[in-house]
Amino acid sequence: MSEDLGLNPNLLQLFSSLSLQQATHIHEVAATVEEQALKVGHLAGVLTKNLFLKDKKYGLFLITTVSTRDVNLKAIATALNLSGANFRFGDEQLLQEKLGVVRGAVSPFALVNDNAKEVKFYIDKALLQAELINIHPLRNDRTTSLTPGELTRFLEHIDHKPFEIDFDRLNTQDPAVKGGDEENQGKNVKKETLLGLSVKKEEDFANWYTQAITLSEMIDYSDISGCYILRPWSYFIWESIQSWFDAKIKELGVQNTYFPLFVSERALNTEKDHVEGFAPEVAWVTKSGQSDLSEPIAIRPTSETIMYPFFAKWIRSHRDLPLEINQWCNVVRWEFKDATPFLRSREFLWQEGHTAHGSYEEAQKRVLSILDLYAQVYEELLAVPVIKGMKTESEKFAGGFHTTTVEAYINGSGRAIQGATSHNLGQNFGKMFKIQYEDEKGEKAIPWQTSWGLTTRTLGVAVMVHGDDKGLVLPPRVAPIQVIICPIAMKSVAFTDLVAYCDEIRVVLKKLGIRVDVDDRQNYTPGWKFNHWELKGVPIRIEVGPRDFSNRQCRLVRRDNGKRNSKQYQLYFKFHLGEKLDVSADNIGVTIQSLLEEIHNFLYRKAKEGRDQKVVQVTEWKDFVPNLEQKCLVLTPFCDIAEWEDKVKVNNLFLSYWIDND
Ligand code: 87F
Repeated sequence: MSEDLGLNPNLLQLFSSLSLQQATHIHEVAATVEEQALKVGHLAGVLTKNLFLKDKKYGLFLITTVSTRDVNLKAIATALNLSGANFRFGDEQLLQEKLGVVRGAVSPFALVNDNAKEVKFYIDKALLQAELINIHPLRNDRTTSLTPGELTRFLEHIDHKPFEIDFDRLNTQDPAVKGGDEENQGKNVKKETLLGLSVKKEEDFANWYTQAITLSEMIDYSDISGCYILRPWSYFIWESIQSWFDAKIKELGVQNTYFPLFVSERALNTEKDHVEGFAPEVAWVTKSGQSDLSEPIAIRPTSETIMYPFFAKWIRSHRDLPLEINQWCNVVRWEFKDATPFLRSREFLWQEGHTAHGSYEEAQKRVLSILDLYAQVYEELLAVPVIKGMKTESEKFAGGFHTTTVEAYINGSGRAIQGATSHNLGQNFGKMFKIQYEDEKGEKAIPWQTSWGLTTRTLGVAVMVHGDDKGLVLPPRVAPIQVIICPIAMKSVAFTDLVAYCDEIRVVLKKLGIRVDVDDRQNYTPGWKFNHWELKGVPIRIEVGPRDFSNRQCRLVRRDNGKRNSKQYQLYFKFHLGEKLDVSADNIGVTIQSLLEEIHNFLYRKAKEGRDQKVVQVTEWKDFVPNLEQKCLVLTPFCDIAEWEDKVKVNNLFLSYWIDND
């Protein structure tokens, strides 16, 4: 290689320091893929297509593919799992600014100019398998040939290790291909179109979670950062939690209510102490149309300050107690920490219960009965074991006496997470909001209050605890579909007969209150359907093939332990001696009901054993951090003196293993 090629000195320097055996060819300007093909199409190896893209939310991307590939921007967004992405081509100015090249000269080499490391780089997997890759070396009247290995070496050196996209897999997505094999009976059948998860839970927990909740259609991203759409697949779970908890609190005598979304500045500041620490998170409405409001109005981050003025109005006599109300609503907290769907979002759904009682003991009884219900939501609906406990002085809700909590353990991150809290507020708010009544003796008294909240975080915790490399594993008691029946068509049985049999099973199960559906779509193969419902976490799949049809049997596959030949599965069939893996359709109702229960118990036990293995008792500081690093929960004597707690936190904050508290 000689200097007179007129290459960028930086690039030349790298070629030589990395000893790249590349060859650079001089030609007339070739600003398009077609022109380049004309000028250097004779060279060994492949030419590339380079797309410099921008998206409002996800930033800048360079995608390099084989030149002959037809790619569309939507498909790229899907492949990269960038839900809601709306890619546009970066314009000439942006290209110059970020990659220092003119249009028509873009290639992975241009990443050498991406000093700020702003551009995410993805490369077509097929390119990495080519013998040689031919790309422009920052100018489009030159083409450099080098091996994929050399290119990778170059990219790694400039800290731009490429991410791969498997376009071959992507291209089998759409459109539907005509098929005529026995299984699809000559119908238009889509090939295996569903993309499974591309990362493993253990290897990349954060991306695993994003993929699990988006591909399963639980969540979509809105264009406001930190705000998410709860799609029907997840909203159903929230509704299940709601209806269970709602019935339980009504049994306790709590009544539902609804207060306004907005709070005036004056009301919000009535109890300044408790709001102070949270103030930066409060969102304000300052305008209607183009005109400024006379006073800004806050959007509720929680409703103490909205409700308690009315407690003061409604509680006048001991006969007005207890006052126990709850509301199901949304709240807004403008978080600046990283948002995570379900776990930490700027708007979320919750219930907030607020009660007032005649004595501390009565209030405390309520705090604990609610804490029990929270534990039950996790353990009995979501199959997630929790630890009940009391927050330390510095972690409690500042407005109250003390805060009790249920904490879950997330295996993927090795951290504990707050599941829900229930506060004994003492008389602080009563004093601030002048809530006063006449007691039995005719004397003035201040009530004892509680407040408690459970949020849509519950869903995220359940996903994180149970999900696996195939996607969601939904706890059966809240799964929108508990059983999916998949007919496996063959020529020997008419599809309509097979579906009719599946429907018979569906009706039997439905009568027992089981949430069941038949996937009788003919444009998807059984294999596609299996993947699809596994990704969505449906607890049981029933497969019905022609043999099952004629024997009036069906085949069950559990989502939780996967393979149908697994030990648990066979064990289960101790109830059906002689029938091995096949179940008679007449028994199917009872069978499924107990299997759903068994799955619940299995999930709970597995999560609990997983967590318990990670609980270690530590009595010396030297063992504290190492155990946290091993993703353990540390059980340690504690004096609840803030000074000591701060020491522990300061030491661990950077590890971010401290119990997530909000
Ligand atoms: C953010 C902004 C303003 C939490 C906030 O836990 C105020 C607050 O008061 C705030 N974030 N909190 C504490 C909420 C306490 C309590 N409220 C009723 C609950 C359960 C439901």
